[in-house]
Amino acid sequence: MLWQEWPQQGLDAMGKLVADIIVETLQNAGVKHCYGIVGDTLNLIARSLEKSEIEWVSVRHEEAGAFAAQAEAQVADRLTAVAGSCGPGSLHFINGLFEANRNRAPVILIASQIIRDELGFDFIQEVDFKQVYSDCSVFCDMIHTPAQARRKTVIACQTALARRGVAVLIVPADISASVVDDSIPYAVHVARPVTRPNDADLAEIAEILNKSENVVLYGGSGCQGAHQEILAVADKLKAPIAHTSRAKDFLEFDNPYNIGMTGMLGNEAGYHALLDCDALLMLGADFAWRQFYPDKAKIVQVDIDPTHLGRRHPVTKGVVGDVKATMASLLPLLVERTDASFRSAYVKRYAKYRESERAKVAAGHDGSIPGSYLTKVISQHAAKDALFTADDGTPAAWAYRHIEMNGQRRIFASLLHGTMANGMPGGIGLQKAEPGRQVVCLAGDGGISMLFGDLMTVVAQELPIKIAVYDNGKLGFVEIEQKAEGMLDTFTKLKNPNFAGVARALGLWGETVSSADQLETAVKDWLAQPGPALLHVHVNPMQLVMPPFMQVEPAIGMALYSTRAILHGRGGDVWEMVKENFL
Ligand SMILES: Cc1ncc(C[n+]2csc(CCOP(=O)(O)OP(=O)(O)O)c2C)c(N)n1
Ligand SMILES: [Mg+2]
Repeated sequence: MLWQEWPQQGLDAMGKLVADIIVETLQNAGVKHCYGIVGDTLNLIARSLEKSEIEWVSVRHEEAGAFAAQAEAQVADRLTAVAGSCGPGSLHFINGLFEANRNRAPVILIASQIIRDELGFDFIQEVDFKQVYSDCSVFCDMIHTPAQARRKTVIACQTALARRGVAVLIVPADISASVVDDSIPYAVHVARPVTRPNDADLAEIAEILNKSENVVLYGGSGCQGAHQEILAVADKLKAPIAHTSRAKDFLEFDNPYNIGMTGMLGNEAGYHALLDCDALLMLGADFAWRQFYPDKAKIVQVDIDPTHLGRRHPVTKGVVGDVKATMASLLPLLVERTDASFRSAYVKRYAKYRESERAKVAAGHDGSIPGSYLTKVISQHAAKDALFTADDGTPAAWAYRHIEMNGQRRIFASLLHGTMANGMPGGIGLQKAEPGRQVVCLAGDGGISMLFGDLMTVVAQELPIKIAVYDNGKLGFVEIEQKAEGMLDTFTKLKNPNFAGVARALGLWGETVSSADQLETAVKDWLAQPGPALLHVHVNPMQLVMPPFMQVEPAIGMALYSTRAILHGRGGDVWEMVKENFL
């Protein structure tokens, strides 16, 4: 029976509208916001959402809604919803849902679908969401009958929360409009067990570590909430602590043993410590770049996900556990050391690197503004508990190198999916989740323009987010990659508008800054705005992101690029590059 056919009296006795059942289940599972764009097949669910306590957030592009939802899910650690119309509407979420799933963010997509009678006949807007979304979800299924509605919505929510990822619930429009007996109390259960390796495994790990001379701890995003336990282990083993970029939020602050990151964004202390140690204790780290792992050291890996063990590099011993609980259980088994010379050497090396970086990160030649310097100034003036987002490209690289952490700040960048345009839309979700906190988005000129329309969402939702556009007039990161491969820059140029003017036209505060002597005042003004504000910064287009070491290939690549550029009459570009990066 469809809802329109119902007699108005005695509704409760006959059952419930499926759309209401779905929305009620989402609400009970803790959903506070649903991001999306309405459309025919979603209309009844929209009607139910409107009656519920869940707040609907209209976006201009569904992808932005998915970026926002996954940022909210991460910062608030709660299930967050997105919903779309059939076909293109629900298809548009895809890139943001890949981002969500890779970030282990519990997000549910209500993908409304054409009516069941038409499925399988290439009906207008028919898309097989099960096929499309199976690769970026932990749950992907359709509600096949009205009677399944509550049970399947429950299991979708529960899977997203328990397995930490995306659930896609496909809902044909005729199912939403059905009325069904709803007397069986299926409900979402979220278990948060404490997991640690068994005693024999712990003893084995302790033996490996106790027998090794120079131990390095290497922490990843699994270290969230385990600061104290990790430091206690490092203290006993006299081990320095290196970390992945995703663990910067959790391990950089109040950590006298910190030696920063390895990898392309890292520094030479983190990089060499990992290669020079005898034993590496990897904690909740699934760092993907194999060339940064040691070949001779014994590696112990602790991860909550068994599929991560040894998948990047062979390990001596892999165990499953929460970092916090595992470190607490391991601590009494470790032999206290007295010789801290290995650790001190790397801590000193890191301090030296930081000092020289600090000195280097300054206004450019001729008063230009390097992106690194802009980031440092933003870090100096942003709130103590600011939430940052950064677009893939140079803004993310500068954020991980130059935003100073303190245990309250967080950075959200697309480190695993590596997508452009995540920054500003992610800021929408962070500000919806944390209305009282300062949200600062570091955007590329390429990145911001990709989902530019959702600046209108920022205005419509009255979100006071602060957006800095790093305008280098190009797809800068790609251009650096091309140069490192010895190519001339190819298809990277961007013809940009005055972003501040566009922002003002859309209803944001907007200013442009081009010279370093005006930067600090401009950043302070921008951050002090009560409402949404966009600072358009002309950054130095020639700045390179330098790795912690110079590999042979990029060095040859840069030389080849320089030769080609000179041969093409572009010696000026080469001079600019050399001047801004090496002099
Ligand atoms: C959706 C998407 N398209 C393309 C890429 C490849 N890509 C990575 S960084 C980048 C350039 C980003 O340019 P911009 O936002 O201007 O930042 P910049 O590096 O110039 O600071 C591109 C094209 C990507 N990661 N994601
Ligand atoms: Mg750019």
